[in-house]
Amino acid sequence: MAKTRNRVIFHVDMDHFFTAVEEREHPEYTDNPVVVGADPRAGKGRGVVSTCNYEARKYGIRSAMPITRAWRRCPHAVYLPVNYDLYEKVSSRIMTILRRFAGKFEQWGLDEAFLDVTSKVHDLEEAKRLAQEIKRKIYAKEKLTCSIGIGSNKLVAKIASDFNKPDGLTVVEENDVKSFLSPLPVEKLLWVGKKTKRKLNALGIKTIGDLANFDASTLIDKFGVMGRQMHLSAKGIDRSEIQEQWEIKSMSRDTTFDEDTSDTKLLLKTLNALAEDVHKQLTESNFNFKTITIKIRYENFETHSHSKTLPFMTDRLVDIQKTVGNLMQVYLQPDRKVRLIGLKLSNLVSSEKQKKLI
Ligand code: TTP
Ligand code: MG
Repeated sequence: MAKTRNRVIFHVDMDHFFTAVEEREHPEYTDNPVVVGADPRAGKGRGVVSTCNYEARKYGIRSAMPITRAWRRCPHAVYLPVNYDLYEKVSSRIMTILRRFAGKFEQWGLDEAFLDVTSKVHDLEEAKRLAQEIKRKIYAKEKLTCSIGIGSNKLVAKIASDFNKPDGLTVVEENDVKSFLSPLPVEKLLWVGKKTKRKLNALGIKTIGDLANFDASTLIDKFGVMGRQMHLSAKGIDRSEIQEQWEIKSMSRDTTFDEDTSDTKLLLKTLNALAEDVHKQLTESNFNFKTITIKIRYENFETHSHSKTLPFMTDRLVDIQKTVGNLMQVYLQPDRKVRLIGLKLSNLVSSEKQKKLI
């Protein structure tokens, strides 16, 4: 019997997305370090860096770093607030371009997507040409660069897109998966966050290769089902399908207060109620979600949005509440009155359609 053909999966990830959009809108920032995130207020601001351009990364600035630390590292950078509405519009135009190139398409967060192009190409040479065409098209339409990883599954494609940023194109052939993954630090795997990394390091596991060669039953003892998943991932095994989204794009709720308030208890209580309400709609319509966005408008109408894409699909209320709480933390300031708060769930997939990752 003929061997089943390997799948050809692309992972496309925009380069320093928020700052790239800002630089495009403001050419005068070109060649400067640029940081998008909270207001640094001369090194005394609260909140974190959303992202920064590659010039700013030379100073050691990174996403999720406290804005005060970024300021200390590079006070002369251009600091900009998050203009989420703009990035969302650009994102949606990019996704429309990408969708056309894919047999199957899955948006993953605001600036990245998986494309199954198996039905569109005969071999990896053709796949590479297709990826170059995608990069050209995005640049021609949006003046933005992206990095693309190509592999026979989502896991390899995602790690490959991150391998040679910015403006990269990395193809990992099936025979090279092991040598490609082995030397990379173990936290490059989607399932390995900071805590898991520390636990793995304590077992002497530093690279993906170390993890692949580690005894599977010990990993299962220590990490349960996740241990098994990590072990398979380290070997480059991932059978998960590209999950095409449904027409319903998002579910959201917001509340405008009768009187502007800085009462943190009231704000958190309101958020919890909104979370319960949107969760009800989610479960009644049988959906899972992956991305949560919060929105806060202060009394002066200054509005901030902040998102998190979870590494898994879920329909649990606790995941909504926990993430919303974390995202909101920097915005609930005792000295600022709030006019409106809201939350949105997006990246929705119907529960029936959702298949297990591996
Ligand atoms: P990423 O793709 O992780 O980062 P990036 O596009 O800025 O940079 P890279 O070139 O390395 O891909 O995230 C996409 C956008 O999501 C990013 O521009 C800003 C936002 N973001 C946050 O708001 N907070 C975060 O902690 C991260 C990681 C990203
Ligand atoms: Mg990106």
